[in-house]
Amino acid sequence: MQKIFNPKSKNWNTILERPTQTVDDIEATVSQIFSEVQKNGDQAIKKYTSFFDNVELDNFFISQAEIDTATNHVSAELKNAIAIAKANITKFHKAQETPKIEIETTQGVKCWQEKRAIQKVGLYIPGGTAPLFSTILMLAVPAKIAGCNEIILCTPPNKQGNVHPAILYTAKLCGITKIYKIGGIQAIAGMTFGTETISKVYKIFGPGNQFVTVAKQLATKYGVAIDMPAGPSELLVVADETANASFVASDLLSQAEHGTDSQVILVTTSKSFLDEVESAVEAQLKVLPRKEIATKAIANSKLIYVENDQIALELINEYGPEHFIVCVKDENFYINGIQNAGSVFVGNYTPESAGDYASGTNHTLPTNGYAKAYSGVNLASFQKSMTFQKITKEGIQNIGNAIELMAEAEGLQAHKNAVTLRLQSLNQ
Ligand code: HSO
Ligand code: ZN
Repeated sequence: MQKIFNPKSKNWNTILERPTQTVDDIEATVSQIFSEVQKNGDQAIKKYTSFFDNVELDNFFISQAEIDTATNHVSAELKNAIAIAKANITKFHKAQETPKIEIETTQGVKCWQEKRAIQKVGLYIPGGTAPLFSTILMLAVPAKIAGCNEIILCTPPNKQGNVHPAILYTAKLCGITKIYKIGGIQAIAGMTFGTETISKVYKIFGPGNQFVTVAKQLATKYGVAIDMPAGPSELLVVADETANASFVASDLLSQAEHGTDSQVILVTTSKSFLDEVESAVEAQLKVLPRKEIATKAIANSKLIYVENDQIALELINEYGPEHFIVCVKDENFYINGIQNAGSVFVGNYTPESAGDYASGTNHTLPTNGYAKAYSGVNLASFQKSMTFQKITKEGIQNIGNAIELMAEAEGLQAHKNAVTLRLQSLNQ
């Protein structure tokens, strides 16, 4: 890990640079696959499943029988753990429901706002080295609470053409009935255009590798919304001598094991703590099953010493971490001062893993500094706000003249007429 002491603020950007992504060369591949899927539907999906996943599939739709069999392969303990997580995620997201907002802005002019579910949503769950079935809970639970009426799920098959049982079990538990064995770019293209088997959706959610990320960005050019531009996982911990070095090391490693491009950072106001964390990371890393991945991520990671909390906070806000752990004496200083972070974890007994799985908050969060402008996935991500208004005869008489004057000033006579005719009818 790179140790940095008292970095000057003009160097923060360089120090905090995320591992670079080479998006340019991916774009051509993604566009090619998109146009083939648009033209040839299932046939193109089949071709690319064979090409990328090395498996020939005649049918991507996962049957009820296959889902039921998978259920038998998930242990009772794991099912119980998933139930605890699901209950907490449901509670937290259900609490995000907002009532209709209604107001009479002027006498006789009633305006209101209501939420409506996005009717068709597509969830993407990556396969790869870790089957992230927890992400299904994070996406399907709020989608169901919002009332989305079509929820489809795409996930890549392994070389034997199968999907991890826990993925199928969790999808079934969440009430998803349309599950497809399709991965990567072809899955995103399928959900963007629709094919003979896959339904076209209005919004695509879920993490993925660089190919999936670029594909989701391309989907937006075809009018499909996406949750957010996703990137490699990140964690920033701020800690002082009141923190526990081995706890902090375990948190840093928990994100480092996601991928070689994950980024983990410690910011501390204690030099001795910085050294303690460094040794604890080395010790814990040795025995991790995913140590090869974590070692590469740790090699890019930073241990930063700064003189005081104020400087630390400014640096953290500049970075805008996906996950932010606060283990310091004066928690409130950071809780109140943090402006840019996807999700904040407070105190020595709040590991980031809690939010990844079971505390109730969502783990689909903005990375790559997007926390400056984007929220993590939440109930509202599956909804749209719609406004309504109803104006009475008295209401149009109250605001009509203002509308006429503004329309006139914009040179839009027809707009003005729409009011004038009504006002005249009331003056007769
Ligand atoms: N930390 C990941 C989510 C996750 N972790 C899923 C474990 N499983 C999001 O950055
Ligand atoms: Zn994680």
